[in-house]
Amino acid sequence: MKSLIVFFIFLLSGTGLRAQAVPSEEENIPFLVTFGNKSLITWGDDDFSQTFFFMVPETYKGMVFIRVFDPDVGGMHDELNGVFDTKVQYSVFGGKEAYSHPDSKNSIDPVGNYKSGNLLSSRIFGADPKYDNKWFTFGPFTPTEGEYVKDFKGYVFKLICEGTSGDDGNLYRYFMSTSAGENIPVEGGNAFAYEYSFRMHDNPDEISHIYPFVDEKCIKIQQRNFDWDDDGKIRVSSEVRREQFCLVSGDGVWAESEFAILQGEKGKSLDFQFIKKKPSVPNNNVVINVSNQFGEMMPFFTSPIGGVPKYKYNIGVRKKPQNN
Ligand SMILES: [Ca+2]
Ligand SMILES: [Ca+2]
Ligand SMILES: [Ca+2]
Ligand SMILES: [Ca+2]
Repeated sequence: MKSLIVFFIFLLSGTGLRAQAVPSEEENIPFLVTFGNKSLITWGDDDFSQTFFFMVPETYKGMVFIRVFDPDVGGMHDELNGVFDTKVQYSVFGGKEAYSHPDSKNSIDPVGNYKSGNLLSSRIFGADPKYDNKWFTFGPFTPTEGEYVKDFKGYVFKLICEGTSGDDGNLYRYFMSTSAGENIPVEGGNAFAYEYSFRMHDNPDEISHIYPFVDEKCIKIQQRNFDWDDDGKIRVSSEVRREQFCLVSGDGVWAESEFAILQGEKGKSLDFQFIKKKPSVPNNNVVINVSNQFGEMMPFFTSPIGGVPKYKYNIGVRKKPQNN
């Protein structure tokens, strides 16, 4: 039954067409970040590896492509440390257990068999003017090359980006497309991760967001953020929660805090807002993950399930009885 509910919420979310830009418009995150594995973690990446999942609904019968913007580590967008000498590897996985293997689903650390499933495609990039500030396309893939996941009524692909050498920061974005040459979303598709490593805006007026999905069994959550550099506040809100402030981290360390889930938050997404201070910390890279009371990691969908939650200030406020 729960799987049906999740599926219908996907259909009702209404923002699916914009879903496949990763990060999405709703997230307002400029870039994903993965550093070379010789970097100091004080630059903002805890483990030099980032995993994303892309969901293709079973109703879609065409080909899919997974595109990477600025896949190289050099030139524009990327974060230089000395000289650009970093290599990153992107690997696309599908088939049995690509998603459902326990080292993959709900996992935030690149340990064990996190590269589960069939390797469908892989490529290494260093500094490469040919792909600087441009798109590279993986695919075509037929949806059935992904892993069929009943709860999503769809096929899931996994894309891992890892810094295999060097000490520079790779900044990049993804898009799941029906086209090799341009960004055309797969209708009803979505993307999600259990941990984001990302670059924040330099402009303190720009607020970035993530939207963890709260399932029916969730009663308490724990957020963990890394290398926030004391750059302002992390605030959580929902339809029934005006604001909840999280403990934030300093340079190269984790901070964690917990709060209880409210009844009206189940089956929907929370809005985590990353609000920078003024003046803000420039080039700030941050990592965040969220787990439930069992320690299970919660997915952040780029197209938030149930839509972007907006606080309804009048919920629970009783109207005064009228006298006439
Ligand atoms: Ca670049
Ligand atoms: Ca370097
Ligand atoms: Ca890059
Ligand atoms: Ca940072």
